[in-house]
Amino acid sequence: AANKQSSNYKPLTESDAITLAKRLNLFENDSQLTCYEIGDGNLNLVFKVTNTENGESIIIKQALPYAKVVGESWPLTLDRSRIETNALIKQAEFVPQYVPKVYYSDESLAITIMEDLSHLQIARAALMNDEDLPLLSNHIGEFLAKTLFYTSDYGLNQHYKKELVKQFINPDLCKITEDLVFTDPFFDHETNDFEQELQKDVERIWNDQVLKLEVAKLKQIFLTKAEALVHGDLHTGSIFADEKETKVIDPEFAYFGPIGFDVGQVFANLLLNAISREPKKQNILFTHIETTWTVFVEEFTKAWKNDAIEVFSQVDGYLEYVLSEIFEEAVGFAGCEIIRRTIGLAHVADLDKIEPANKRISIKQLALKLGSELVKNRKSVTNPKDFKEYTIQTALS
Ligand code: SR1
Ligand code: MG
Repeated sequence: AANKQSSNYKPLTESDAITLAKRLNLFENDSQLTCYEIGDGNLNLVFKVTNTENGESIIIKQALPYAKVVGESWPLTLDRSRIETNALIKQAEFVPQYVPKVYYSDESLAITIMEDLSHLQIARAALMNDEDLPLLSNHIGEFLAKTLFYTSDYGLNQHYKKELVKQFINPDLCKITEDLVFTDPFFDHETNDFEQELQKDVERIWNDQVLKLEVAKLKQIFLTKAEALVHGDLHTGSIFADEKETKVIDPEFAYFGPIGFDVGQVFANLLLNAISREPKKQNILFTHIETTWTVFVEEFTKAWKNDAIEVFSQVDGYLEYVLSEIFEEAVGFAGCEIIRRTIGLAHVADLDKIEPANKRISIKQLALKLGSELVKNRKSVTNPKDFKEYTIQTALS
């Protein structure tokens, strides 16, 4: 069922959130608390509760029974709150330094109470503000390698892994990705959203049978490859960061899927930021892409050498094969993500905020070409350095 609600579920108000924080003794007795709903994402309510005397604060996140971005006409399972809580707890086993601490959860109210990270910035906003976030890609490379290796059959007992697969069955949220990332943008579908000036470019995508065949193959991988517990929505809006710290939030789309999906979403969102900038300011993003992959490979290899339980892990060439499959799939997934963020339902501010309009349109045209090239030519993009070359070539073509 899309939406089984328990009888005591109700969306919280700001004053309910304060009452709940008090009932759970999350602050010292008699603290003066304030609360604001600060959610600006597509799906959930996010309450920040603060002790006005010492500034201590927590976040109460509550799933709504529908997608906030569309409205009540799009029902959405509350079970995503359970998935998010359990994914945060699972990721914290491997990389506690990169995820918010969970203080409490309640499945019937669909809430997760967690560490407030508002001393950090959303990475997308920071990058749009030309901030470098020097450790972002080191941290994300390690986050990806450890969370993905240790939840895969390479690093986890196969029986326990299958128990986890069961726990993270997430059909409704996967369906959103299947539709919004892998289907709707490639057809004339009502969820699509693009400027009229892009009509011809979009029709080129809808009519490109070679592209559509490759997207079908990537969708099939997303549907069937239960390789590891992926975050499932790892764009730069799901990352808090500053120059020293990085935290990955919002794993409500988590499920057992292809490792390359998380890697590809990171690549895509860094690329989207790169192309939104003037060429002389793009390099830092290409460096972040390279570092993400280099650190991912280093950490994944270290984990494989020290902790792999798969007997074939010692066979020469197997690790290299796994890494090259991950990279190829990541390139293809990145292409799909770039296309859907340009013409699908859920856009990114990196592109939408470009002014003036004619510049925005020409960068979106570049995004569509770049996304299509990455999907179709993913086998020939074999090194993260190639992203820069591809972007330059596509812009010139
Ligand atoms: C209806 S949800 C739209 C998008 O927001 C989420 O963050 C995911 O990226 C999803 O595709
Ligand atoms: Mg999200």
